[in-house]
Amino acid sequence: FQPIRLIDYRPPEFLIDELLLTFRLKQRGTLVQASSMIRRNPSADRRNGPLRLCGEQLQLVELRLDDRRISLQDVCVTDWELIIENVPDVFKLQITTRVDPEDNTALSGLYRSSAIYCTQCEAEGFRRITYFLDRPDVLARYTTRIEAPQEECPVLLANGNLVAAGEMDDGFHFAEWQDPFPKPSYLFALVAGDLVKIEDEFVTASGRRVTLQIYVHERNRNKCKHAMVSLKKAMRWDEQVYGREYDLDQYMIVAVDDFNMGAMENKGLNLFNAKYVLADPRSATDQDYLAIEGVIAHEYFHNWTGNRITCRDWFQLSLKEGLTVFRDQQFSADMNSAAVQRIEDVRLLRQFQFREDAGPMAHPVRPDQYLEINNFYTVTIYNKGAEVIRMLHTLLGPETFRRGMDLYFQRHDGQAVTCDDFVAALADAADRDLTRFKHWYVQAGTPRLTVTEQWDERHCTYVVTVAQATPATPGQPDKLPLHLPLLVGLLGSDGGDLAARVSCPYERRGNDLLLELKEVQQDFVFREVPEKPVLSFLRGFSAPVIVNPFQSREEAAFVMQHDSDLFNRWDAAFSLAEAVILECLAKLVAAETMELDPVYLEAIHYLVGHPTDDRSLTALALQLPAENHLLQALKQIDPVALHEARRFVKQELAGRLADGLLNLYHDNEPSATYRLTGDQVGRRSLRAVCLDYLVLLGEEQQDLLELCAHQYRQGGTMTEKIGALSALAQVPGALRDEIFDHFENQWRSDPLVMDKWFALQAASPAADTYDRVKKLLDHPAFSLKNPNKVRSLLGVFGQNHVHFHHESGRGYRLLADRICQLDPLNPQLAARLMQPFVTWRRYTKDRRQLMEQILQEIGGQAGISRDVYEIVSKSLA
Ligand code: BAL
Ligand code: ZN
Repeated sequence: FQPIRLIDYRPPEFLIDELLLTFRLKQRGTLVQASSMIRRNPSADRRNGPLRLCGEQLQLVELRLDDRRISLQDVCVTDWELIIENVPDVFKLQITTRVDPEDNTALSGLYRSSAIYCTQCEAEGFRRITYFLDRPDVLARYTTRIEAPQEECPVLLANGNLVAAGEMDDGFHFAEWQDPFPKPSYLFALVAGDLVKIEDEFVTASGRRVTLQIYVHERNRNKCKHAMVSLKKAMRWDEQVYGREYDLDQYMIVAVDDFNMGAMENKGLNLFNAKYVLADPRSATDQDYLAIEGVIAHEYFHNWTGNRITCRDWFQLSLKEGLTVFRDQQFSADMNSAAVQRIEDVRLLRQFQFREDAGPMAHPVRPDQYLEINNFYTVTIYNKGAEVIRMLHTLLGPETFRRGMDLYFQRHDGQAVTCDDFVAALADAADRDLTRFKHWYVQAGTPRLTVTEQWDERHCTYVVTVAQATPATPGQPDKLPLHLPLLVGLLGSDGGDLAARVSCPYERRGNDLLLELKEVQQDFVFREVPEKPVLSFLRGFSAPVIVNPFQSREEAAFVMQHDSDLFNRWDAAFSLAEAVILECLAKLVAAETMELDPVYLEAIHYLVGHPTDDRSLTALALQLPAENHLLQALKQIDPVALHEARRFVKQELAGRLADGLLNLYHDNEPSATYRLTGDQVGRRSLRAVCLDYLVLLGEEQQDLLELCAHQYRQGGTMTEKIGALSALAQVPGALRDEIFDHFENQWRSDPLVMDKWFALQAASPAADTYDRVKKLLDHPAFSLKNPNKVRSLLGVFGQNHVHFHHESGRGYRLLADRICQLDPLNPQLAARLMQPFVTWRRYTKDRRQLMEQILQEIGGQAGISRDVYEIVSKSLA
């Protein structure tokens, strides 16, 4: 396997302006005719080379050049290419290929899912449909004709507008779709099957009427309302916030059961993992509702950030993904609680991206090489990429950022561009030099900030010194200083903000001050400060960094209680909890008695007694950091000890706060009818957190388990049922088993609900989790061919720190065997499951040895995919 390198990028030697695709669909033996108008690229480095087209897993049936048949003996066909020598400068090429959608278990290219033909072409699936210049900088106008058996496939969809349809002989019918916008092949889509549509309309700001359609199986007809409402909200928001209107007459969404990704932004025809479309209160949780809103918006926003302006090459993936994640985060913050949204985004970043950034798969937001691009749809490209855009937004301020975005759209509409082009548009609009800022794109690793404070009481001067250092990452031993925005506040002894009263040269943003760190170390000086302030540092998590603890626990508790920045209030609770758990862990390892720090206990006590109006915020502040987050602070990870220390803190809190938690639980009953309001979501999440603590006292107080069971039985919504199940999953016993069995019996025919049932059991800390997971692999509802099932059971088990890392190595074996089984079927998914092995070097010696052995074994499999090979080889390097 050869790496693909950014420095090898060359403009395409040929361009394709028009493409006419004809599909004659069959489960096996689909014929695809691709008729392209091709010409040499005047901007290419070379003007006389052969035509080389990408193609994989294809059967070449026929080739015609300018309507003359070419013998297949006269061309070169390899496993990944078709090479035609001596082609003219301009010509028509007709290629006929044969593919077998029914056998396509990789779910890339054209495949069948629950009797629906569908496609997934990003990143390189189009080459599994026909031979093509399958790269994002080749933009063509597509016309797609689909022919299919009318009875099996009454609905025939492709990108763009429907221009013709009719009946044919042999029970076939056809539809012809034309997409007026030139697009790269990764945005091509086709759907055919027996689906019903839910239709609505959106009138754009300029008064154009757009038909909105969601296509699903008949049984899901009543579960599309929320997705449709979300789509309309997203369309309006993009007009209001970014001035972007939709550009076709029709916008279609199709829900697919088997899907490698969350969703796909194909032009005018989005394909969605059914999980991100279907919802009703009985079967979907609040979190599902919010995720649907976010993903629907994300795919819609891609129409401008991704489709109208796309990536020049896959190294620029974050150009569209980081930017679009930032836009969907902004949207969700505007639709719901901004503070909750930010906390959720940061939790995800810290738990997964920081971990990636500290391991052997660390890569910059704009990577410079890869073996398999599918492995680079990562939390770094998506979520750190979004943080990079957020920092630009903070540095420039919302108005200037918007001017920069306008310039970006104006300059590059219809083009395939680079991250540099994006930053240049912002820099030009802001008239600012962003050269140093661009280091964020090329440098991997999470920067660490060290903060020191000096208070000069006599002169009323307060100085904050901030130093930055980014640790070495693979291939990048030395790091450059970064340019980053630090939003800070200064809290007075009454908890109020002092920013307006101090003298300093820093820009004021409401209650915040904007400090710009550009050097390895900088002093920030504040004068006329009336009293020694408590620093509220990195408000809103204004940069994706780790801050070395610098405040006393008393100060953190003060911030937790008083800060006007709600994110920082939560963050203070999170950091305090982290420090307390790590302190208990140190005691456990030293065989000393663990005990709860009274400062922390008092702070949490206060929180429980004084919940904020935004109940979701209180719920979040009560949740302890996940083991996957905590382990990042450890030099050598002993997962069992870490689990015990965290469990000790949780159990202690439950015992000491039981009355307060019980009061909170009873004071926050949600209404009987389902409403997705901040208040109602907050009530449900707060009660779930209370139960999560209270069940830990169930051994002595059976009534607390009964409280949980009662919520399960009486709760009218899936959120309440999952809240109860999730708490009960921690306490093995007859009641847990009875309730899990009841849930299974009720929902066995709903695959999305069964995903939750699988996931809860795979995530459980209970002692019997391994045995249950092993048994569940043979459950009739489980299938290695369905990515949602694989992620729910195996993906979640891999994140179940204490059980996956069982000292016997049985957790490793369980996952490794399934990875090897899955790799020939669906390499993309198999590679994703490798993730828990990647950081093997960080664990205790016995575990290290076991994981190394497993990695070597997987790496030695005959016929290993490039996807899995890349993860194994980089992990072992
Ligand atoms: N482009 C792949 C799916 C997504 O990020 O929207
Ligand atoms: Zn995306």
